[in-house]
Amino acid sequence: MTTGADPELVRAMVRIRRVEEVLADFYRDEQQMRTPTHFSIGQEATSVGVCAAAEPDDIVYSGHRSHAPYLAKGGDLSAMVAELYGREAGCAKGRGGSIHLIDAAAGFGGSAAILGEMIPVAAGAAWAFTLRKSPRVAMTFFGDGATEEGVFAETLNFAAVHRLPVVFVCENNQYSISSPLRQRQAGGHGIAARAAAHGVRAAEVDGNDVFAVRAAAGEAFAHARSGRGPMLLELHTYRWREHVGPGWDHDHGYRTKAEIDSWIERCPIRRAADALRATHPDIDERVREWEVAATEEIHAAVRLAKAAPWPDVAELTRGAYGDAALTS
Ligand SMILES: Cc1ncc(C[n+]2csc(CCOP(=O)(O)OP(=O)(O)O)c2C)c(N)n1
Repeated sequence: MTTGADPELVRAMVRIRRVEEVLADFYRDEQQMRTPTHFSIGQEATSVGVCAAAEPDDIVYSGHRSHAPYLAKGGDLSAMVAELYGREAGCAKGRGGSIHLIDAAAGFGGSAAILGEMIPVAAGAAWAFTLRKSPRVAMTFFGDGATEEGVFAETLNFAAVHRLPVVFVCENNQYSISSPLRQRQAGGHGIAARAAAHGVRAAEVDGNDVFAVRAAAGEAFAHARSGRGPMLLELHTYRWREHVGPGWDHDHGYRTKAEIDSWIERCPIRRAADALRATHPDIDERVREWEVAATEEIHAAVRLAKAAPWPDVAELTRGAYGDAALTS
């Protein structure tokens, strides 16, 4: 657990940023990763700030935008990259791809493609913690689009009724693929207000301010862990790249380059470094060192993944639906 305006949070964001930027380049240039990838470039402060407030034993779930929460909770980088390359050494044995990450030892319980799917799964884990009188907390990351699934409302109500130790983390990046939030949610009251209507305590936070996210998440975990029930964090942030894939999409017609640029100005890494400069005058040099270290780390993980064996074709359905070995 990390507290306060800690440079470690900047290091964690820089690592995730470089990992994703390098993966995006490989993805575009080589076409060897045959999995849809949803990058969190520009949104790093949400995962890093929330996971910094978690205990190692707490469990995280996420939707399709999974790399950042996985890495922020301590998920193994090599196993993630091998998964993207479809290798047996991948965290889902190469069967799942980018959207199906898991690292149980690190407390990352899994990610999934069906929008909203992990919201009730996190509540289920929290219910198990309650029944076992365990002090653990479950949390789940999801986008603003996922709050339009019926299961969001059902789960919030259930979690509130049973006072479950679950923290719902909405990364509100304003878009569901290319549909802006203002055209999808007529009420205009915001996601935090909808949580409150279900009896779930909620806070709205600048999701590009990692220290503010860390502080709000600390309060949410304390609230959930003390038996007072669930909490929802609505974190305002912005996705820089296209919805799925490595490219930029300012020419796709649903948002302008000026809008994207205005959010790049609010880069969570640069903002955190600016905030630290008075107390850590060497912060820019450290950021550069962290960038170099993360770049070397991700290149090494890619080399390892490419050299790793493919799954055995005869074993390909193992662990998937209809697997006799699992059902017998
Ligand atoms: C049940 C379901 N409906 C539709 C989709 C297709 N889909 C994948 S991602 C996405 C948009 C998600 O937007 P949001 O939840 O805001 O997350 P973001 O991509 O912005 O992080 C949609 C509609 C899906 N995966 N599952």
